[in-house]
Parts: sequence; C-alpha cells; structure tokens
Amino acid sequence: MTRRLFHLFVPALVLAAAAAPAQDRFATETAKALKRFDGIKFGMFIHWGLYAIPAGEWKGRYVRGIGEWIMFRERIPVKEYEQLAGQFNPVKFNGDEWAQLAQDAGMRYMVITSKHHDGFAMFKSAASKYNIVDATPYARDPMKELSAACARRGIDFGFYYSQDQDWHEPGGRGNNWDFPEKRDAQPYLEQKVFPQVKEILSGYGKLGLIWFDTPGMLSEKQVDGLRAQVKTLQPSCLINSRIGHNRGDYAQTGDNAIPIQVYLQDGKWEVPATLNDTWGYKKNDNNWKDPRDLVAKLADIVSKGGNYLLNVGPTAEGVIPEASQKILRSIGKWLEVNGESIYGTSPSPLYFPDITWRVTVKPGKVYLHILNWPGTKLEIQGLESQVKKAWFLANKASVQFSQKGPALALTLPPKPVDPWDSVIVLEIADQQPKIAEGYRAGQLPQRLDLHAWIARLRGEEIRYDWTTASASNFRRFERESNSLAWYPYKSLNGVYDVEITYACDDAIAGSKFRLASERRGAPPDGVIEGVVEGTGGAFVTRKLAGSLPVRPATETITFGLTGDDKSAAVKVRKITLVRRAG
Ligand code: H79
Repeated sequence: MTRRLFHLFVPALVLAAAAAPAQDRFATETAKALKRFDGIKFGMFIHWGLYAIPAGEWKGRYVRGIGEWIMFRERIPVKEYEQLAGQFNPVKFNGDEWAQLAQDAGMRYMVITSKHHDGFAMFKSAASKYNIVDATPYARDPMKELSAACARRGIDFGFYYSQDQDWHEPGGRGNNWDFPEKRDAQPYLEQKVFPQVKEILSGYGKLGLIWFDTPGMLSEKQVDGLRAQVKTLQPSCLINSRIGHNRGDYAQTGDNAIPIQVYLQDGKWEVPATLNDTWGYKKNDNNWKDPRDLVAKLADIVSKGGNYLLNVGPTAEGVIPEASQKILRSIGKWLEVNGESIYGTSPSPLYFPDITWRVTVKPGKVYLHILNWPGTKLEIQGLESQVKKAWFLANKASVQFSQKGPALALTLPPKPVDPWDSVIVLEIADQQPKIAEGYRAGQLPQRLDLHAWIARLRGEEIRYDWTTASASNFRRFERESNSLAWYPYKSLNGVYDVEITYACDDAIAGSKFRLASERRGAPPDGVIEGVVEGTGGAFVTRKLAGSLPVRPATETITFGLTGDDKSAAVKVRKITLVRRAG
C-alpha cells in the first residue's frame, strides 16, 4: 500500500468535527432533529453486503482485519468480486425480526449499509444494475421491509452510504488495482452517487439520518452539492460529519473511539462501534464484547455527551449471529430497568477522576452509574446541590448519605445491586446540579488517570480483563499492531510527566515500548520510549523517564510494543498524566 493512500484512510479514524451544525436554510429542521437524536442515545448499526459471503476468508485463506474490506485487502478484481452477487440469496432475512431485535435491545435508531465501499447497492437502484434486486437471485429489496418494520416500532431509520470510496467504479476512490489512480469524481457523482442518494431519500419513508463515511477525495463544492441534495429532499434528515469538509450536522468519533472525558466543544457526537472486531460478518470472529462492557460503555458515552451506534453483521443468509442477538437482548434487559438514566439525559457536569462512576442528569435528578463497585463507602467530590433523597433505580432501596461541603459520602451494600452498572438516583434541590469550582467537566486535575478500560483496544488479539482491570496481549503485526489508544479530544493541553500502572512477570520482561501523542499528517507531538521491566508479576506504578506533550490538536495517545513480542503479555492498567507546572 502506498503512503499516499494511507493518509487518505486515516480520516475515518479521527474525529471529523461538525464544529457547529452547518448553517443553511434548513437550520430549524436540523436543530429539531438534533434534539431528538440527542435523546435517543442508542442505535443499531448494520453492515450487510456481499462481503458476508466470503465472511473473512478468500480462496481458503483467513484474511485479517475488518470483513467488509476483503475486496480491498485481497485486491479482488471487480469482475471476480461481482460474481458474489450471483450467490447472494438471503432467504432467511426478516425485517421484522431485525427491527424487533433492535427494540428488544433498547436501540432507538437503526443505520444500515445501503452501499458500502465495495459499491454494491443493497436496495433497488435504477442508477446502477449492481444492486440486490437486479444482480442477485434474491431479487427483492430488503430495505423496504426493514424501513417499514422500524417505522412501525418508532425506531428512527437511516442509511449508511459510502460516497467517496467506491471500489466498483473508476471514478470512486479506493480501487487502484483495476483502475488508474488518477480520478475524475464528477461523472461518478452524477451517474451514481446523486441518483442513488435520491433513491434512498425517496423510497423508504422519513430518514432520521444519512451516514456518509471516509471522506477524502470529494471537493468542498461537491460535498456542498451532496448536502444540498439530502436537505432538499428531507430537511430533517441529519447528516453525519463524515460527509467531509465540516458539512455535517453532528460528529463522529473514530471507529470504536470514546473520548477520555466529557466532550461538548464540537456539538453532538456519536461513537460507531463493533460488537467483535469486524463490521461485516466474519465467520471466525468470536471476540465478542462482554455485555457488561457494553452497558458500561453506553453509560460512559452518554455521560460524556455522545450516542452509541453499535454494530451487527448479518450473514449472507440474512441472519444476525446468535451471539450478537444474545448480547443485545441482555443489554436491553438492563435498559428496561435503567433506561430512565440513559434516554433523554444530559451529560455529566463533573469530570471523572477514574472509572468507578459516571453521571447523567435530568432536571432535579443526578444519576450515578457505578461501574466498578467500590465497597461499602463511596465519596463523590464536587456536587454542591443539596441531595434530598438517594435510592437505587433498580429496586428503589434507599441509600444512606451525608454531605459536607462539596463532598457526598454514600454508604453502599457490600455487593452491587446490578453487576454491570448500579444506578443511584440522587434527587437534588436544584433543577440543574451546582458544581464546585475545580470539579467541573473540563477542569481536569493535575493528575489524570487514563485507564485501559477507556482506551480503544486496537488489533484482534488484545484483551481487557475486568478482574485485574488491565489490558494485555500486545502482539505486533505489520499493520494493526495491538495497542491502546486514548482520545483526548481537546481536553488536554500541556506537558505531562507520565506514570504507568502495570504488571509483568520477570521472565517475559525486556521488550521495547512506545508511548506517543500523535495527530494525522504530522510528526508526533511527543514520544516516550523505554523497555518493559519485570515487576515480579505484581501491579506497580512506575514513573517513566521523559515527558509527554499533549496539545488540543493531539488526536491519540497510544501505547504499544515496538521491539519484539516477548513482553506481549504485560498487563497495562492505566497511565497517569501529571501536568507540569507552567
Ligand atoms: O464501515 C466501517 C468501516 O468499513 C469503515 N468505517 C466503519 C464504520 C472504515 N473505512 N475505513 N476505515 C474504516 C479505516 C480502515 C482502515 C483499515 Fe486497513 C482497513 C485497516 C484495516 C483495513 C487499509 C487496509 C488500511 C490497512 C489495511
């Protein structure tokens, strides 16, 4: 892969900020839709396409990485990949079952791939014969059924549409194995993108949103044209920031990337995330996230101001994998009891000192989400509003508490009320909580923990373990080495001393590691390199030599091994950034 290409891919992984919602004559409808979107919090992403047939294997070999990228990875010629359409026959597809699963999971919106980077339309298209009705034995448009099933249940429906990459067309970006690298996007836009976007905005009822992806090739003018087309057809249809050139109504974080703290500077945002390590179905990917992890991440994201768009990858037969269904329904069980603390809430007015708790807010109420049970005593610093009552949301049992200035002390039972997230409702004397100076979201302390749990786990092999609260298995590969990535999103600015809390058996010590603060298209803001030392297997906190500058423009802080895999099993619990004076 060429370097130039690499730079074109990265934008999907970093935040494309919406800044303020793009201002145009549709501002009123957009604002109203954004308010609704902010309240619904949790959505189902569906990646479904021809790539579900190879399901992560090509010519008998396993293909690493995300499944819907198999055509790109294997440089499969268009003529060969097209043959998959002739085999696509999802006879088990049932739109009502999918919509029902979303509803059972407590998901209030759905976004499905109408066309991914492979260029194949999963809807009836007059603009291109390369679509599910004209090119497959199935010969039906599943999106009709699915959009109707969502509408019946009050689930907001939206389409993913890959506007920039299209590996099937010489004018789309990405396919340099069949087509010359130099592109004229305009004919592709006029003959495929504009007509197809019109089709999906016209034939499937009211769309809650349209989800573009991986901007890079299209000009400002072309993106303006695309935006105008969407809004002219459906003014209330939200446009995500990956349309490019800051022309979106709301922002995405990178795929699977959660900001480290409350993040409100760039308007509404959403985390697109996978249930395992792929978007499109891969038959051998069983690295399912634990429902506990997902419920905690939902609370984490909502407490920070975001929505959570969680993906399933149905099979070529049209079945959402059993494991995905089971996980989603168990999240739904938690939401059935605790949904009041998620839907329609505002983000935390407090910063988060660690991963013990998160906070969501409604008028007169503070919801304390306890993600890691602290034992029988919990002290929360910074809430100045008088607490009138406290009780567990799940069973209404009251919680003993006392307040002294901005310190709230809670007496808890020895065991959590809910093993994943026990929610305590605090009824307060004010409509909006009053927060003491120094504890407000955005006023970060001099010492700040970046826990492994809030990092994105990169690569297929790395694992997080709740028992030891640490990440492990830092194996290296040519691409996608396993690593931890934290996303500060403008919350940090300074030079930091760094401590690391980790455990390493002496027998496996000795590999080189690298901690870096980085941004796309520029040399790193800072790098600390060193050697993993043995700790006799116990968790210790050690100060690293050197310092790490982190700037508002820094996109990621990453930790990984660079030398060999000997210390791959090192357990990393957290790094602590200690701001230097001045
Ligand atoms: O639709 C999902 C992904 O297919 C899409 N965004 C989510 C929502 C996405 N497009 N690009 N990326 C994500 C970035 C992908 C980078 C990689 Fe690769 C693709 C890493 C591994 C495969 C290209 C090929 C870079 C390395 C190998």
